[in-house]
Amino acid sequence: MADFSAGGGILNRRALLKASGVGLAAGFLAPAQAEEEWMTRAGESPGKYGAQSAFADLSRERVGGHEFGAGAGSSSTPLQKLNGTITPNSLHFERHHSGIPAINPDRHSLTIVGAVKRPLRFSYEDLHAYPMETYVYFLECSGNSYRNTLASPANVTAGALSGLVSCAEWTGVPLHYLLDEAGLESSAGWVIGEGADAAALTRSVPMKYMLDNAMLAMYQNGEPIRPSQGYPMRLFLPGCEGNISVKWLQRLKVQNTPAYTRDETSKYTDLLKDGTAEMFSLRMEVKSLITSPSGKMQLNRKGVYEISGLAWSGEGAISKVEVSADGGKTWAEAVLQSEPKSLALTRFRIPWQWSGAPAVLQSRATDNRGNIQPTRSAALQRYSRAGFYHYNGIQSWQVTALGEVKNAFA
Ligand SMILES: Nc1nc2c(c(=O)[nH]1)N[C@H]1C(S)=C(S)[C@@H](COP(=O)(O)O)O[C@H]1N2
Ligand SMILES: [Mo]
Repeated sequence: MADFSAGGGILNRRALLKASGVGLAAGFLAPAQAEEEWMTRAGESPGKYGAQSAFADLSRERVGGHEFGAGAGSSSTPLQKLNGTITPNSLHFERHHSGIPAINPDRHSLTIVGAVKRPLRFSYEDLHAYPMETYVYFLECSGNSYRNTLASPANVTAGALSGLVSCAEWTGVPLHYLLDEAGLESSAGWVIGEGADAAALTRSVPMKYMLDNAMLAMYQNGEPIRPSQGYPMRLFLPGCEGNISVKWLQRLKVQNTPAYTRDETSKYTDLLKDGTAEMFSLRMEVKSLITSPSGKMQLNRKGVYEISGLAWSGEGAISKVEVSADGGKTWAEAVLQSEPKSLALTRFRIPWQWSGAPAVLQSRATDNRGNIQPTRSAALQRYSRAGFYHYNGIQSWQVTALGEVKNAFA
C-alpha cells in the first residue's frame, strides 16, 4: 500500500526510501550489455577549461535583446535542467541595460567619495590586500516571473518563466572595511553606487544595508566573476532586488539622501493600487517553484515521480516548503535538502504518485521570519496592474491526462 500524505497522490516524504509500496522507474539490470564505442578506444585528452557533455544540452533561455532598448538584454537560468542549489557560472542569468563591457582590470578602479573623511581609490590589486569572505547567496531580478502577472499563462519552461534567479558562492571584500577606512561623516545615510558600463547604472543603497552584509564581490564559484556578472568587481547586496547589485562597480558616493537616479525613478519603483509608488522596496520576498515536473515537460508513464524545486527568501532562510498535487486543497511538507542557508536557494523534494488523472502541482514556501508565499491572486492584490516587479505568487503547473505539464493560473 502506498503511503499518502496529501491528496492527488503526494506520498509520504520517506516513501522513496522504503523498499515496498511504490514502484520506481528503474528497470531490472539487463543480463548483457553491448560494448559501447567509448569503451573501445582512449577518449579525449585533458582540456584547459572544462566544457559540458554534448549530450547534457544545457543553455540559457530567453537569450537576447530586450524590448526596452538597444544593447539591453537578458538571459535566464534553465532551472528545470539543473539540480542541487548552485548555478554554474556559464548559466547564471544575465541582465544588463547597455551590454557587457570588456573591462581591463589594470585600467579599472573603485573610488569612494562624498561624505567621507578620506576619499579613496582602490585598484583591483589593492583590493586583494583586504580580508575576503565567502557566502552562498541567490540573486534575483525584480522582474523575475513577471509573465505570471499578465492576463493569460505563458506556456513556457520554468527557466523561461522564472529563471531570472540564480545562486552562487560569492567571494569578496565586505563593504564595511572599505567604508570604515574612508571614514564616514555623521551625515552619511546613503551610498550611491555607479557602474562602469555604457549605461552607468546608478543606484542608492541605504547605509544600513551597506554596513550589514554588502560585499564587493570579485569571485563567483571560485573563479573571477564573469564579464556578464560584473568583472572585475560588483556590488552584491544579498537578498535584495538584483538591480541594486551594481556590476562593474567604479564609484561609491556617500551622501545624506538617495540620489533618485534615472534608474530608480523611471524603473524600480512599485506602483500601488492607490496611485502612490513604493521606492527602495529592496528585499526580495519568500518564493518557491517546482522545477520538476514543470512547464513543457512530458510525463510518459503513470507511477512515482520525485517532485523537486527551489525556494528562497530575501529576509532569511527557508524553514518550510509545502507541496500540493490538487491545486492547493491539501498540502504535505517536503524534505528540505542542503541545509537551508540564509539568503540562498534551498532545494526541496517529495515523492508523488501520478495516477494518470489531471493534477495541479504547487509549492508554498515559508521563511524563518514567518513570511508565507502568497497565492497568485493575493500577490496581484498588492500592486497596480501597471506594476510587475516583485511578483512572488505560488506557481501552478497543470498536468493534463496526456501527461503534458503547463503553466496555469489556479
Ligand atoms: N552596471 C550595471 N549593473 C547592473 C545592471 C546593469 O545593467 N549595469 N543590471 C542590474 C540588474 S537589472 C540585475 S537583475 C542584475 C543582474 O545580475 P547578473 O547579470 O549578474 O545576473 O545586475 C544589476 N546590475
Ligand atoms: Mo533586474
